[in-house]
Amino acid sequence: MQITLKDLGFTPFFAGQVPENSDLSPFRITEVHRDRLSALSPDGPSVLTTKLPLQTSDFAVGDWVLADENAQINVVLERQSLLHRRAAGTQASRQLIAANCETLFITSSCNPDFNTARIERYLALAYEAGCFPVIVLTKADQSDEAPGFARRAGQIDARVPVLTVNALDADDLALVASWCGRGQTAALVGSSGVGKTTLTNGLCGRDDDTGGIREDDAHGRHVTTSRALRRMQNGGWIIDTPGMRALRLEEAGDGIDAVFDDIARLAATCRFSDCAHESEPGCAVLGAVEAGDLAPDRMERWAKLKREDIRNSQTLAESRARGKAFGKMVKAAAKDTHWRRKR
Ligand SMILES: Nc1nc2c(ncn2[C@@H]2O[C@H](COP(=O)(O)OP(=O)(O)O)[C@@H](O)[C@H]2O)c(=O)[nH]1
Ligand SMILES: [Mg+2]
Repeated sequence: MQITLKDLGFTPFFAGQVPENSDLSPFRITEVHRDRLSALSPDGPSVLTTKLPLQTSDFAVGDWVLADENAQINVVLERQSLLHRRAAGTQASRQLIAANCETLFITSSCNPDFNTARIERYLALAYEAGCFPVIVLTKADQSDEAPGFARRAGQIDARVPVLTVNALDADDLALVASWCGRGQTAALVGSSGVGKTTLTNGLCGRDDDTGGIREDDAHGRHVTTSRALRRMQNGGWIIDTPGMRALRLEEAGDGIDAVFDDIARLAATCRFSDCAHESEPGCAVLGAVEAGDLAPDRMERWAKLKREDIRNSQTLAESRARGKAFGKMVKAAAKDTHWRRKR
């Protein structure tokens, strides 16, 4: 089957970034490996390499790039949206999750996996990235309380659609697919075991390993290891995000304020502009809690996310500054030896 650039999601936003008479061709990144990138174009799948100073970690699945006739990437096109988080481990660095997604499917199950704070965190990620969030509650077929879970999800953010599904049911899959049409792209996030791979397989009509297949594998249940952009049967594109145990937000202040927009509006009216909403006089947020207009647990979850975001963003900025200073030092040293050698 012939796939056009438009089918791949190459909108005028990206087309407008290609210089006139360019010898370079557009490709969409489907997988990021340590030393190379897999990509798709109307000519089919290709393997691309990067050219310094670009490294493979600078790319996200879903990116649009321009590559030359040697399959070397020269340019990454400006992204329409970018999902990112603070990388796991102690190093302060940003990890790119997926690029150029219109939709983020926030997946949870109708069982004790359901967690309001986690869904709020994913919503902040979606708003910060510029993706439209859709909450997908799986395993509705295994619970008598699916309507209750749906109600709780609906209360988190009234703007966000909530779908309760059986990820193995064709009609339910069609409902999910309707939120990501031809040429559009969605990413799936959620804890391990909630049904992300089951949904992906159902939507794409292909079989990747799901947790269930190897349930009694002594080496553990978790099987999907890498992110990939895959084509859905309706012509949309989907990115599964396996192995994301914790989502640590960074530089997501606006996203958090979008989820808790009522609290953000209140906070803007506090007497002190640097109000920490802890004990300050004239704090509009605490005032609303006291007046019974704002649930204290919701206020706590908001404050926790804000504190975490500020902390992570600060360390990220510091490590970037250190990286820059180090780079300058290396350059200066290199210049110095070059000069001495010349003499
Ligand atoms: N009955 C039922 N089982 C589901 C549903 N969604 C996922 N599962 C099962 O849950 C297990 C984990 O699913 P998987 O897709 O691997 O989860 P992932 O870790 O999020 O990718 C598998 O055994 C699936 O068959 C659902 O909606 N209904
Ligand atoms: Mg999986």
